Amino acid sequence: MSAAQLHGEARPSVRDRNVLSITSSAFGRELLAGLSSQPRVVSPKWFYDEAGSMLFEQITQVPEYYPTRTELALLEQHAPAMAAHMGAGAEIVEFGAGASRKVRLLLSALVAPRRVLPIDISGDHLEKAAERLRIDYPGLAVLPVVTDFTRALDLPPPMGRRVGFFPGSSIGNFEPAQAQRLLRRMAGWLAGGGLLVGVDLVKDPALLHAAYNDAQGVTAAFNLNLLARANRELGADFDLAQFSHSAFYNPPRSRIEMHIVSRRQQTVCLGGQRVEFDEGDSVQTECSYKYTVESFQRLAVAAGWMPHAVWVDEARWFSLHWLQPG
Ligand code: AVI
Repeated sequence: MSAAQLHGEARPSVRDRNVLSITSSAFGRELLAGLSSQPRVVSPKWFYDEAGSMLFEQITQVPEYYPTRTELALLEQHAPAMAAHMGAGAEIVEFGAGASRKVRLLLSALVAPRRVLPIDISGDHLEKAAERLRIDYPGLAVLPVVTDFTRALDLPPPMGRRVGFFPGSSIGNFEPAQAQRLLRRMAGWLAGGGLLVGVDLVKDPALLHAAYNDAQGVTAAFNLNLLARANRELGADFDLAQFSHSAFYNPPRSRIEMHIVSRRQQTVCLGGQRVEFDEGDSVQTECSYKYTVESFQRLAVAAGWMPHAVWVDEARWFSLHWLQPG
């Protein structure tokens, strides 16, 4: 495409517009690179456009998806002890805030919290959640930060003792080596403050399988929304009916794997490129690692943290860890 076309002197064709939207968007570039690699892998962070964030909220309500309600119950029961570790006048940096439901339980238990900085990659969703926090907690400063914190994070100077909150077991969506690097970087961002992190635990594979294959098909819709998003944002022509959701537990790697599988041989146009699929070809869209309390603590220690306290539900399905700088 020429500079003249880009500056409107000639109207770009539909194909050129698609090439432009693909190369000018990080999602487009990463999706194309992921579909061109072998095996095909796309980062789960691209699930979370507005539709994907709403679908994720729905996942948290389906009966089979135990992590959210189990973590909420742990927070409800132990928020005073967690808040005591965080201390009075704390500032909370919430990583991957989403609807900011969980942080409320901490805020209600904390003594004079100064400020909350909810961080999320999905801007619309974050702004709405921040607005609700401002209404419900008058006097609390709320500074939403729309960013992909896996890349970089630029925070204003702390207002009070800065502590981190990373709920939901999103740490499980990183490869262990990446998770270790992220935990290490969080220690830098928190500048001496502790970190409360939610971690899903290894359990009966049948429970795990059900949690990622809910009967209502919400997880399937969430997974396939990645293709719908590519159609919306990049002008791709994925036919969603020709792809299926697949999620299974991989015991040697202690992880759920989510894939999108082609139901037949087909060609998809993406930014002026043709992407070929054979029947059964799959694209890995997410891994969700499950830890034991001990294996997560080892990871935290390797990242420079000192495990200080851990809360686990009776069924030992989910854990929340309070880590202090090592
Ligand atoms: C956000 N994350 C911790 C969820 C998980 O369980 O790994 C995402 C998810 N994927 C399918 N269902 C939920």
